[in-house]
Amino acid sequence: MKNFRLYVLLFLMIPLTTFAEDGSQLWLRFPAKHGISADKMISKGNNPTLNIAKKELMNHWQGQEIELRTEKSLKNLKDGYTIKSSSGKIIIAAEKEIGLLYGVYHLLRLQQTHSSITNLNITEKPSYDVRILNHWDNLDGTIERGYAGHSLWKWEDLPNTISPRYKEYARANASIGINSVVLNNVNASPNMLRKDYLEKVKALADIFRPYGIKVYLAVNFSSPKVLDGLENSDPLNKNVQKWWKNKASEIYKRIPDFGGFLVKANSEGQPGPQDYGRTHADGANMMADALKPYNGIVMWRAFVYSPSNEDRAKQAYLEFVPLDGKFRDNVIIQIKNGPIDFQPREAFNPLFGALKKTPEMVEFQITQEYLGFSNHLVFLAPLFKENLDSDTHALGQGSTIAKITDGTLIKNKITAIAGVANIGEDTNWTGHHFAQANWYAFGRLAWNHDLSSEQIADEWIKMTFTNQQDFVTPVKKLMLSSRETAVDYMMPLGLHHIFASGHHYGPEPWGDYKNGRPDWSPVYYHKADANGVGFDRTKTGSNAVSLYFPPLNETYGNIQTTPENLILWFHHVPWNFKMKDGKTLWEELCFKYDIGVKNVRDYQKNWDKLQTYVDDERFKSIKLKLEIQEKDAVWWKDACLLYFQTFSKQAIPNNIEKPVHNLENLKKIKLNMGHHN
Ligand code: GCW
Repeated sequence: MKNFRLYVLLFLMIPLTTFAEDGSQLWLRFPAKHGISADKMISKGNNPTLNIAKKELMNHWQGQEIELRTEKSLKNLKDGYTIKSSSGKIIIAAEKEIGLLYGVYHLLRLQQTHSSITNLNITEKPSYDVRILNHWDNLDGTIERGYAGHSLWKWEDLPNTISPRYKEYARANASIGINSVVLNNVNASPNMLRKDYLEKVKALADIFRPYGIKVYLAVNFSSPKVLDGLENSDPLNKNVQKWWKNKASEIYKRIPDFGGFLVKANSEGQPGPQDYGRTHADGANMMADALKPYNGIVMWRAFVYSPSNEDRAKQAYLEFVPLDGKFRDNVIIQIKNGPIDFQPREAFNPLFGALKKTPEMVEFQITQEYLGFSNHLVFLAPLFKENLDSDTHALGQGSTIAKITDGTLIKNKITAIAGVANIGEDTNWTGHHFAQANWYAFGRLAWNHDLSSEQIADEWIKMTFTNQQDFVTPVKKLMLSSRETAVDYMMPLGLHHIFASGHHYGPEPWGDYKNGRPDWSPVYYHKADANGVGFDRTKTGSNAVSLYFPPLNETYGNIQTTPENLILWFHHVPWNFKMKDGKTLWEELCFKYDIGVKNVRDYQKNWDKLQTYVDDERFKSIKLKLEIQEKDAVWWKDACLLYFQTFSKQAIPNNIEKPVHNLENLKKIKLNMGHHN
């Protein structure tokens, strides 16, 4: 009897242990019960992608009969699909099998978020052709700016040992429509193109293929010289051109659907065509010619700036605009959302819309290099949307970045969008459970840039946690305000790049790096003095405003019409300048930092109230992260206000919480996070 009880007890414990909530399932928490039986699923053929689609339905679909159908007539939807209810069954149709798989994930999402699945009449067509993650993963397993552990790619073990996570990764991407991936860091090792590494890349490509994912590589411009001892890597050197042609043929022999190259050239010390007096176009075209026979493309980054006296915010524009029209048609220029560097808030990059004859794509950073790493809860959909919805006025009103890059206004042959991945080998993939939402949001927006941040958050919360409205509503509110909150406690009103050097985690507005590059130092960006604070980018300053199309050049050029959330981005503003709410700039700055801290404290209180809706493991992990975020927010506020106060010489307003730190002590903090954290 005793034994029997023990067995019962052990038996009851099994589900508890196997259901440990470590976050590894991401948003893919379809019901564990069995789905429909094979006879309720009509489909012809047995292509590997189709088989995955069928398996997902058989494992997870709880509804009525389904037909999966490829139809040539749906070609105009690209890899999109239709989902229609028709006499008791649901028909998913697409031109290609991958469209059917995407349709299946759509349907499962509807089921999982308790949305209606009757009278379906859905047509989906992706906003971009290439929806790509950029991994900044190094061959030694570290990740540049990665905060979720080491790289997923086990280069040492490949191609013979295959981690089960490769497939899980591919499935997660397919479920949100991501169809491309750059495996390695843009600060690229030439070794990536070595034969033995290409074998490893092929192994990954073979796993990803059934999920509709193409592999791309970041390449080092000096590869011919470094790998094979050529006299140089000059793009006009015939031997160098031949080297790239041979390399392309070697790659495509192994990986027939290889996507192409991503290149960071002549930027932050990387080699490039300018080393030989050639242009970005010369460099990109050489690679484009090598890839052309196989339909490969070159994504050439516009993230360039040299240690010169020119405002960094102008440099990419000045280098690339003269080259418009000089690129091959399989080159696309990859442009960071802002002209500086993935800051909490930037004005949009004026290069968007300025190239009329060259395809452009946006690069977002999903990993939170400048947003508290994987310690801070910051939902990035609002940042992505703010950029995509920005009206460049390049071709008149309504020329949003979304429409410039998706082929609507400029008939780009290639359309693409990139996000720097926040994925590592941590059990929950992204370090912070809520950082999964940023991977999800990037994928969803790459598929459909018209989705609202609200809808994306809603879906993600329901899929990842629960459908209970008492949980969904407050968490959504928290997520949707979190980006603005981070801006408030870090860099409100258009302040930017006042981070500690190297790791970019905490505040260091006093950093002046007298011996380093001025454009890597906070004082270069905020320019605080006795009169005021902010970077004058008007006619009296760097005149970066002139790079924007009318009327934006005027709007941003005038302190009265510049949006206040960018005022210190474009102007050097006097401490006593009157803001719209009647406060002086100094008071407003104090108020913003304070509100940022208060909001994080509210998040903590709200999260505590939700304990009953969440499993213990994730509840606690998120609670601990919020504690760090709160401490960091106070640190940011105190460091910035105490430091700027040495210039403003004004008191911190009474209704604002007084600093708890002392400036001299804060200046002594040196985090030992290294460049790679
Ligand atoms: O934001 C900066 C990062 C670098 C990065 C660079 C880039 C890959 O600090 O780590 O290098 O941008 O985007 O090339």
